[in-house]
Amino acid sequence: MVKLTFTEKMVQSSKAIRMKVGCTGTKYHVKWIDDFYKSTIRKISVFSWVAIGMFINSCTNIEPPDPVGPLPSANQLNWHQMEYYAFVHFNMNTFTDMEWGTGGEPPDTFNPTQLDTRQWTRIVKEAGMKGIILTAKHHDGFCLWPTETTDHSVKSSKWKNGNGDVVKELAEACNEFGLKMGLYLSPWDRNHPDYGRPEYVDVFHQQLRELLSNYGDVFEVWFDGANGGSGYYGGANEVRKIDNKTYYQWDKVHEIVNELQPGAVIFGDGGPGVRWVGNEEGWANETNWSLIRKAEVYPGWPKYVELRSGHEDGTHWVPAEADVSIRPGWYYHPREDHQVKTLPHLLDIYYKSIGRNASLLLNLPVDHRGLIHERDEEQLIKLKDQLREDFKDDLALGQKINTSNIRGNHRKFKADNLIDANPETYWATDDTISAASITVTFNEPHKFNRILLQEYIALGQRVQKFSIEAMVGGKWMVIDDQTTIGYKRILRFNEVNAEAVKVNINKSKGPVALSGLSIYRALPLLVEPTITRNKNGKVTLAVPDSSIQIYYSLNNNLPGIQDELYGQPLLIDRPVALMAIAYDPEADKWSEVSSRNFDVSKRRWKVIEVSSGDIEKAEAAIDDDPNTHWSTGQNETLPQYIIVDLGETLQLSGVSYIPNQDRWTHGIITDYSFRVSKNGNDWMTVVKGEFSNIANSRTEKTANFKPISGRFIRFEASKTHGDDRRASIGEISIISSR
Ligand code: FUL
Repeated sequence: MVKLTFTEKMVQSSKAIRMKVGCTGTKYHVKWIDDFYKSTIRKISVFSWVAIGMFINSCTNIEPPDPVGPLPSANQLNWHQMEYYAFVHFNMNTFTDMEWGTGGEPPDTFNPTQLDTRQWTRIVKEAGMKGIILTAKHHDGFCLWPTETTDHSVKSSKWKNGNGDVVKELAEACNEFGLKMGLYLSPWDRNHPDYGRPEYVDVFHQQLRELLSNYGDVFEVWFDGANGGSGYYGGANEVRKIDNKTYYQWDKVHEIVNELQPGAVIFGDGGPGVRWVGNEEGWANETNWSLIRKAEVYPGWPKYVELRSGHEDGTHWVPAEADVSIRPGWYYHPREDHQVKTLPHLLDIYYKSIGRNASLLLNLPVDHRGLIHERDEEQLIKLKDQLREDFKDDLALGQKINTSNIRGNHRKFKADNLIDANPETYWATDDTISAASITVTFNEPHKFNRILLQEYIALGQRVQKFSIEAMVGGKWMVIDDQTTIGYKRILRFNEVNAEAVKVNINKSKGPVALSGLSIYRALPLLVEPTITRNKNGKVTLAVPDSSIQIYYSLNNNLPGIQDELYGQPLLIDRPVALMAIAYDPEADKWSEVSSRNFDVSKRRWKVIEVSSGDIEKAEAAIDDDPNTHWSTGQNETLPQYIIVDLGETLQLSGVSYIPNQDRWTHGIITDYSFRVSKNGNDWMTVVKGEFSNIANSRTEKTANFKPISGRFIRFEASKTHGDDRRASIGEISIISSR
């Protein structure tokens, strides 16, 4: 009986096959089959049947699922695989310490001393990125290549006596290091006399032609959304507005790109090739469609919030690119040297961009030497090393993978395609199926906290809802519930120790087509603890991962297992040096040490007088948080001062000042005087002077003086950096004698 069923099954499928391949046989219960069964089939082992079945199966032609919705072009498909690449903002602003030059800067100002594009490409390659997009021209109009269209370019600069070409040097370095090159050409040009008139549009088109004709392959052409406004405009110094939709003749621009660089994608706020992600912080929404309703969005700006998710019912394939700078600014400013993003921040950006179906365009502000700064390099490599750790072992490999359905039961669409690391193969379901599941059964329980999924996007983006379940102690539990997947989705969740994991595709626009599934266990991020204190003296030590322990010392010795294990915020009200270290008990690994010298806390401090501005707001200058600040009134003249009652008489021997830490900073005090009083009436100037180089280095500056006892302090700004008359304080502290 069993054998009969088996035979019938075989024959049925052979009938199906004969029909598919066009054979003419009709009935399967004819005598030759019975004879054949008796003489031959019965003798063939089940194992061989499987092999034969597979052979027959592979000869049949099961059609792939029909494409769903707007599809990516070949260029876009290639672009998706770029995933992680660098932005380089390097141009006139690097030398004027600005973010948006006016266009009136003399070309001579551009003069890098050690420009080395090979250093850029070496670092970018080592960081695991696949390309570089350079600001060939930013809004100030200065061209990094010797364009025929204007004299406002490298050829009028001192650099290489006007014979240099940064774009050429980068193209060569990219070729050497196997990186792709992209170019940013700002449509807005605050230098050009004809900006705003039709003549400029020809210039802009010509510049594009030059860039796309003379430097080899370009993978992405980047057009910024900032357009029109005040500028130098050949000396007119006026405001010129344009209509971004019509002025640049975008159709013509696209024609030029398609003609000269048929492999390139075009970035613009709303596409057409790649869209902006709607913020400059490097994150997409969890729900992220590579589709947009182009007619509504293009060319983009007013609907930028929608760009974070795209549109489920989008009419065009326009995937998101998340651009963000490794420092607060796009251009290099020495004042931001201490504000390079930390590893936890960069890692978070990675997961919230690449992990959410966007690409990551991470900006490196090349400095005035013409080099990527050492600190930026250090952080890039830390990120690269951490990513290597996070994605070290794919736990799905070598495990048993079952799927609820396989398209036509055909090996072409088998479950193993999910783990073969080949983006061209995929697991697909039958047309009738729009919900399906994959189950990975481990041979023994495994701990994991990351799942990576990829759709086979050549057939469109389909998945609308999915969830992850883990089998723990024989029971399924839901560990994540999500919406879109797209080209790539990486989920982070609390670690589970599970016997099996199930991915449920709960809603899809059509049969499922997934090309990748990986499961990882990322070890906790082991970085030195951050140390903060509030005005009341409560000190908080923090690390990104809750399974990591923190030890600290208050005795000037390096902390270790013998020291205090941090639990609750501690009260630190007296001068003491705190050192902290993070420890991963499972891996038995230690972080680097962080430290901070505390003086008395500010819980009794009160601002009692300010020369101008809001006295309530002046508390920001003494809240032990340098990221909040107080500024004097807009139209006041210097000097400006603040008087603080310390609430107790102390033996004072120094003062410290941290300037405003904002990206758009102001009121940095360069020249100061500091007075002390016992009673608030009789003052003694104990120190005055200049904080050298403070505008470029906005870290804590201290000034010491002969110890004196006092209860009131008066910090006075006699000069600030730049033309802004305001004085601003991020934080002011004292050093008391111990
Ligand atoms: C913005 C520009 O205005 C910035 O200067 C920078 O180039 C950034 C990437 O795009 O819109």
